[in-house]
Amino acid sequence: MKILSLALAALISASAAAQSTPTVLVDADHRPSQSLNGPWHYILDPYSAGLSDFQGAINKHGFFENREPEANSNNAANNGLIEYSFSRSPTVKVPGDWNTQNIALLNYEGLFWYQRDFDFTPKPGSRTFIHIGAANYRARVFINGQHICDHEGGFTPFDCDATAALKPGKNFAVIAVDDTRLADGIPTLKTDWYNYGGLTRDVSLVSVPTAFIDDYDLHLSRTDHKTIEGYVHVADAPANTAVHLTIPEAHVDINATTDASGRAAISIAPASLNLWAPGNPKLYKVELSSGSDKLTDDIGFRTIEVSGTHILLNGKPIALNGINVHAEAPMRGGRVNTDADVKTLFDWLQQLNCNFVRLAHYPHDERMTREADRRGIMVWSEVPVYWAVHFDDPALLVKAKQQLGENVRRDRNKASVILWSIANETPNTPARTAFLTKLADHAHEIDPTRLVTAALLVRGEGDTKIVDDPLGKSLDVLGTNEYAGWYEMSPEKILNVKWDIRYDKPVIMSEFGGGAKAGLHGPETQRWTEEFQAAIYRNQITMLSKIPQLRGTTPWLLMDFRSPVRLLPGVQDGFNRKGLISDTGQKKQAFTILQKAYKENALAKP
Ligand code: GCB
Repeated sequence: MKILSLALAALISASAAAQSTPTVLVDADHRPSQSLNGPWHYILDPYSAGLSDFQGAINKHGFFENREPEANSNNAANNGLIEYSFSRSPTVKVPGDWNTQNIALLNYEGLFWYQRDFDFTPKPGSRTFIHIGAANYRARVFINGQHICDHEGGFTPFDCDATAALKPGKNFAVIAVDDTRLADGIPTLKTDWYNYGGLTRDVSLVSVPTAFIDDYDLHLSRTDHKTIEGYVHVADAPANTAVHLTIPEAHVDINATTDASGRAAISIAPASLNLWAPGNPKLYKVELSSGSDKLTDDIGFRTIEVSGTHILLNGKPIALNGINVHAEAPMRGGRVNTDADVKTLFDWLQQLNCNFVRLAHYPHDERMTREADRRGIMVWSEVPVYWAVHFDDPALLVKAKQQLGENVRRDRNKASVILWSIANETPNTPARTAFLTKLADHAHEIDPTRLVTAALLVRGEGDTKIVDDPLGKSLDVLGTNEYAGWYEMSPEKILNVKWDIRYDKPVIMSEFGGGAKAGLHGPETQRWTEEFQAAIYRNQITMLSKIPQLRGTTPWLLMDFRSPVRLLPGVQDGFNRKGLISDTGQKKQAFTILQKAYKENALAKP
C-alpha cells in the first residue's frame, strides 16, 4: 500500500508538467460532447506492475504508454520488455463498475487499468476537457501517454483539461482506477455498501471556447422571494467580460460583466415567477452566453428556510415524506447510471407518495438530481463522511471539503436539492465535533441558500431517545437514525419509545426500519418475515407521528442492496434486506403500509 502510494507520488511528480487540477464544469451534461462510453480494454493490476518495477521504483514506461510487445527481441532493449497489451486484453463497459460485469471481478479491490482508442478533431480556439462522472475511488488520467490529472473521491464528477495532449485523428486514453479502501479515505475502510470499483458514470470529451462559463449559481433570494440572484463565472476571461443571461419565459434578458475574479454578479426581479415546488416542478429554460460560449440549463426557483422547528419552502411550512435510496441499480446491481435506472427508482418513489428522497450516503449520478427537479421530489444530498472516519486527521477535512465542494458545485442550480448532509452516524467525540463543525460552516459558506444537516446517532435512556449531540448546534435540521424494533427491542415495544429533543430545530427521522426477505412469510414475531418488517413500520409510524417537531421521515430504505457486511446465508446472502422492495423488484408488505401513511400525511406535519 505504502509502496504503491510512493510509486504514484513519484509518477505524478515525474509528469507534473502535463497535469492540470481537476475542476467541475457546471452543466457539463447539457454541453455537446463526444461520448467515451462503451467498451474499454482493461488490465487487472493487483501488484501495481503498470506503475512500479520489481523493487518498487517508478516504472517510467508504465501501462499508460499503451505499448505493444515487440515481435523482434532486438528492440526490447531500447524500450524495456513489454509484458502487457491492452489490445489483447478483454473489455468492460463504461460506465459501469467492474465487479458486476464479470463474476471473476466481483470481489476485486485494487488497481485496474482502462484503455480505449478514439478519434478526435480539434476545433480552433477551443479547449477540451475529459469529463468523468465518477471514478471510484482514485483515478489517474492519461491521454496519449501524457498524465492529465488525478482525482480522489468515488462519487463526484471531475473535468480535466486535455487540450495539450490531444491531437487530430487517432488518440488513446488510459485511466488507472484504484478502489483500494483507505483508512485515510472518505469514506474509510468500513461501510455498509458495496465498494463498486471503476468508471461508474459517463465519460466524455467536452469542448469549450478558450474563455468559457465554467460555473454559475442562480437562485431565488431568501430575502424577498422575488429576485433571482447569484453569479456567472467565466474561466480565463479578463475583467469586464460581457455575460448575457436570458430566461425567455420569465421575460428576463440581462447583461452583466465579470470582475477581476471572473464573476459577473446577477440580480434581477422578474415581474412574475412560477415557483418550483412538489406538485409544481416548474423549470425555466435559462440561456447563458459569454463571447462564443453558450449554454442552457433548466432551473427551478424556490426558497428553503428554517423557522423555529419548521421547514419553509417558498415561505410555507412543509412536511417531507421521503425514503432512503442507495445508488444500487434496480434489478441488475452495480451503480445507478442510466435513464432507465433513474426512471424505475422515481416511479417507485411516486408510487409511495414521496415528495422527498435521501440520496444515501454519497452523491448519486447527476441524472438523479435532474429527475428530482423534473418530478418535484425534494432531495437530501450527502457526502460519504460515514461512521468512523479519522476525524483527528486534518488531511481528511481537506478531502471532505473537496467532495462537498464538488457536489455543491455540480448541483447548486437544482431546485430539488434542499439539504446538504455532511455526515452519517459519526461517533460523538470532540475530534468528530470539531471536524464536522468546520465542515458544516464550510457548507454554509459555499452555499448560504440551503440547509445543512447530518444523520446523527441518538442516545437511549430506558425507553427515551435523547437528541443532544453537540453537532446539532451547527446544523439547520437534525437528522436522527434509530432502529427501534430491529437492533433493539421487539417491534411491539416501539410504541413505548418517547423523545427528548434538546434543540429547537426541525427533525427528520433519517433512518428507521428493519429487514425482511421478500416472499418469506410467518408470524409478526418471526424476524426476516415480511410481517415482522411490516409490524416495525406500523409501530414506528404510530410512535413517530407523536413527535411535535418531526418535519420529515426517510425510512431505511427503498430497495435491498449489496453489502459486504450482511452475510447471513439463505437470508441476506451479501445483501442488506431492509428494502421495501427486493433487489429483484419484489414489493414487500411494508411498502403498502408506508404508501398509505404518506397518502394520509400520517407521519411528519408541516
Ligand atoms: C445505518 C446506516 C446505514 C445502514 C443501516 C443498517 O444506520 O446509516 O448505512 O445500512 O443502518 O442497515 O443497519
